[in-house]
Amino acid sequence: MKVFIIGGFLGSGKTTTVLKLIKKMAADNKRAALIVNEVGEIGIDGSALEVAGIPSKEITNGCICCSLIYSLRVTVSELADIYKPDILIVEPTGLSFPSQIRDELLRINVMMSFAPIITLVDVSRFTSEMNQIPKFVEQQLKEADIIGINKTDLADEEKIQAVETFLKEMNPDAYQIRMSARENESVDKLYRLMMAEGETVFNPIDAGGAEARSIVTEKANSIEVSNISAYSGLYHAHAQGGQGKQEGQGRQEGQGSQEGQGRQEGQGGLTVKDAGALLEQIVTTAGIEIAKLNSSFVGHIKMAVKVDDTLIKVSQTAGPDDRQIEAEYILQEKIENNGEYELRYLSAVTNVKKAALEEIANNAISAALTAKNLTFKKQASEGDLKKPILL
Ligand SMILES: Nc1nc2c(ncn2[C@@H]2O[C@H](COP(=O)(O)OP(=O)(O)O)[C@@H](O)[C@H]2O)c(=O)[nH]1
Ligand SMILES: [Mg+2]
Repeated sequence: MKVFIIGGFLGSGKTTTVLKLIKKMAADNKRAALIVNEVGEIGIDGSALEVAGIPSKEITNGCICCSLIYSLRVTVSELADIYKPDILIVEPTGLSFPSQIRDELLRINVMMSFAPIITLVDVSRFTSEMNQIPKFVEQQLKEADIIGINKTDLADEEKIQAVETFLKEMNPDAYQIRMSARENESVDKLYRLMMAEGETVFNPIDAGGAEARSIVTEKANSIEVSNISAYSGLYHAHAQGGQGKQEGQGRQEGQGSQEGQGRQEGQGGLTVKDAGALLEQIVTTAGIEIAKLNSSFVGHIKMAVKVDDTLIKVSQTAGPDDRQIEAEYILQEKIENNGEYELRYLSAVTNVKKAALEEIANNAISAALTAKNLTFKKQASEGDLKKPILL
């Protein structure tokens, strides 16, 4: 089993790259399996990655390089036993130190080799990230074997060269590759690099070597080093005319004209387009409010909801000055919403307290849903939540 660790800060393009790599592996007749790790307790990307059609596991609520090492070990052993993949792809949170993951994997009693560690950089935001969290970014990038200078489509040549020069000084040993994860050619090149056997291949016997190589003398808690707080929540919303119970913190309605029997399914419900607009509105509002507390925050705010046959993902990376809201519509198996929607929300940003992130999320969601005549109930969080809920 060959392990691919695809690191990089929040929003650097890991999931986009992983999805493309999975296609590439299928075309190359390789059996792949995937582990995705999300810092919030509610996973967002796992459900998008399910469409990739390969065995995948999501590990949520922390970082697999620090607090969730045990889950990582169990999950890797299980995947290796059951599916015997040729390649295991690991997408850690944007807050992890990838070589710590490699060091941990070397302790598992499964024969494996490692592709070079790739760390992606969003070239268009690199400067703001260095300003906000220099120590963290440096540590993450110093551990990379390959640095993927990603999103080159969003930056001019001068900017790209400046980042390359800076990174060459920071990590002279890393091989740099320019890429745009949205384009197949870049990912093809990356795949070839990662499949090439070479001196960066480790196996369990090399464990001592891997430890000696680590730049972290004492294992660092990457989330602490990052100065990032994360808040995530799962909100059950229902439309007037939907069939859910009406309780919780949402606006109490239900006296509407459509009460009673014989309602048509989906009446008062959301279309895919409505839901996309709603998510964009919530993410925009949250972004503005977070920027009031830290105008140069970096990180991301993400939401996901499934409506009919479409998984809608909306994300904003970085603050309103540099606002880029992205929406993705991913076709999946059709579900019957019956006016019920599971909204997933995740924010992970620099230098804002978690309590403030939670309040901002609740307010933005409440305002947007109420305006759409949707009531909602927030899923109990933190310790109350026994296991992550997947869409
Ligand atoms: N323009 C552009 N956008 C990209 C590129 N790679 C990723 N993105 C977008 O950046 C956002 C974050 O990407 P994602 O893969 O989710 O990042 P992750 O948080 O590292 O997994 C998404 O909206 C992607 O579509 C790229 O090369 N160019
Ligand atoms: Mg991701």
